[in-house]
Amino acid sequence: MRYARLTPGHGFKPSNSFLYYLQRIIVSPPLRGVCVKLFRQWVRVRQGVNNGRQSALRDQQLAALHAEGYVALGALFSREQCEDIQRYFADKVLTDRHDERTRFTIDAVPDTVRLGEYSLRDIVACPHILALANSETLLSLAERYIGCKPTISQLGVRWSFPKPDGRSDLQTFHRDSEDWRYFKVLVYLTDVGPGEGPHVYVRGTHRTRAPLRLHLQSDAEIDGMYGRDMLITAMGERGFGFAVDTAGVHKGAAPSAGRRLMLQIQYSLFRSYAYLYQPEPYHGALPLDRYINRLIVA
Ligand SMILES: O=C(O)CCC(=O)C(=O)O
Repeated sequence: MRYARLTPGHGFKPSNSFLYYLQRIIVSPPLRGVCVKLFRQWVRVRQGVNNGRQSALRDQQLAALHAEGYVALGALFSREQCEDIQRYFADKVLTDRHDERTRFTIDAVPDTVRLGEYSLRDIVACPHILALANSETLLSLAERYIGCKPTISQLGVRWSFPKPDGRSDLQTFHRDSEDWRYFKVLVYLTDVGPGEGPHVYVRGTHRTRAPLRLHLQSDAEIDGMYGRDMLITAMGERGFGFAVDTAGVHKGAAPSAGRRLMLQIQYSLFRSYAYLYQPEPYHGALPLDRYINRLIVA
């Protein structure tokens, strides 16, 4: 998904930026916890509560996500579904994440591009994606982790391409600051081993205090601060998915051998005030919850 970042001169809205910086400046975990409790109660009163079907597996997943900030969810798509998705995107236009003027298709990737993203319009019309994002399994995990009916606040499909040197910001350790409480479900649409840029997460860092000024950190700094044993490297075949609270320290490693295609679904308490949203028309047959999908589909 391409969202307009809230920066002066690019759809800058003072009300949005106030709410964005308000959630950024409260970095104390206990104080954030109090705010989350209040806010989710407000959403519960307005939107009701649906805890979904309970199961021992879901309880374990939820406990792991709370404790570690990461939990493997297994195969969320079959191989056939991943092929359907790749076939659908074969002729769709990608945009360079770092230069919006550079547009291309997957069979003609310019040498300069590290990360290429599909448009929200194309993602919304893609087979299987909205069905997964709105599946009972993921929505109930989201509702229980966030504590109220969630909002899908990002939906993205991104290629990462191997490059001989350098890396993008997303390929360097960082923390996100999207909302008061949120997490992402990342699903590999190609097989991902050590050379295809696996996601790397520093266990438990979602529970630690984020610095007021967010910054990138080198691999050596992270090794020194946490030690290698704290790194979780998510590798798996196409279809493999995991949930990750990206308020913790993470990166998508820069691929060295092969390209990686990944779906990203973000569930949050509110909208992310870092973005201006432009929901897209949806012509499919799924009975989508309007509140959950309001930022994605018109
Ligand atoms: O590509 C990845 O594995 C990580 C993406 C990421 O860092 C982010 O969405 O903030």
